[in-house]
Amino acid sequence: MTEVIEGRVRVSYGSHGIIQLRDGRQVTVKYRRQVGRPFCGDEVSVSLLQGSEGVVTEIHPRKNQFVRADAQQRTSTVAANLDQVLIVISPRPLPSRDLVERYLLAVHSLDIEPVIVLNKAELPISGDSSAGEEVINRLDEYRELGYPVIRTSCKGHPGIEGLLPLLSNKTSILVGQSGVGKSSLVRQILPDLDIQTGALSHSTGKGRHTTTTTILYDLPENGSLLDSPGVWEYGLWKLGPEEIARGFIEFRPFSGHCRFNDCRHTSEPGCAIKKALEAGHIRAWRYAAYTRILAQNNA
Ligand SMILES: Nc1nc2c(ncn2[C@@H]2O[C@H](COP(=O)(O)OP(=O)(O)OP(=O)(O)O)[C@@H](O)[C@H]2O)c(=O)[nH]1
Ligand SMILES: [Mg+2]
Ligand SMILES: [Zn+2]
Repeated sequence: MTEVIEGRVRVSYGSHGIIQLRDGRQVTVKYRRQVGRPFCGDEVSVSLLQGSEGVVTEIHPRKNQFVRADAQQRTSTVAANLDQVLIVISPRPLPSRDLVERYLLAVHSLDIEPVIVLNKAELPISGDSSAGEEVINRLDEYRELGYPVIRTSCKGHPGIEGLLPLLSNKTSILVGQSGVGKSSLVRQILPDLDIQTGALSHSTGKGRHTTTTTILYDLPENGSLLDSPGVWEYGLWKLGPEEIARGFIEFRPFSGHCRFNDCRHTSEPGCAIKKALEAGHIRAWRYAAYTRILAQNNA
């Protein structure tokens, strides 16, 4: 008799993956064409074969999936069933322009919580007043908008203590540019990382330490933490003007009050968003990011 047991996908490759079973065991599984390929974070049923191998017999319905898009706006899924997205930025490399706004927009489209994490917080800001540096100088303004902002360092003060209370009992994913320190944060947070990655390091062991696939780890006090491959630019999929506007939370009290239902909030008469901008209720730099994303997305 074959045993069927529930589990969660720890890592997913093209034709196989590793599942954390509910009873604590970890198994390597193959995928079947009829069932499909699950994503990291998916809840699945596994039919166990001999040893520590199995087959995915069912992918359970997803709560959500975090996606990103390439330059042609073709999407790929990074992970499924998330509660929280940790947008990691750093002084080195500095964030590219509108990166944080793009991530915030994507997170709001899932109706889950974003957290902005400034890692390498022990490093000085270079003072070149670039777009990336402005993002870091505006972290207090993000906080005023209502976003949690946490400063961390894997190399010194202030450490990672500020992040820990936000992680318990949730599934959180670390996203951001390559080299900002996502995997380093995982190593700081998880004391038993080597145990959890024992089975994975074989398949992910590359010369460089850049992360090539999304991996789910168990947190010591309930909850999961996902590490994802870094990007240079986070690409959005095709979005309508109202979806883009919804990604800017401070627009919400004013949206729906424009003269035209399909207002893009750019040059239309009677625009409530522009009125709010002129009255100082919307920050000019946020509005500028909105118009850039709108123009790029509809190009
Ligand atoms: N100074 C400083 N360096 C850090 C800190 N955190 C990570 N680093 C360094 O930054 C480099 C990149 O760290 P990773 O953790 O591999 O970055 P990542 O975001 O996982 O990169 P990808 O996997 O490519 O997306 C490494 O050399 C780390 O040692 C920090 O808080 N301060
Ligand atoms: Mg990494
Ligand atoms: Zn408008």
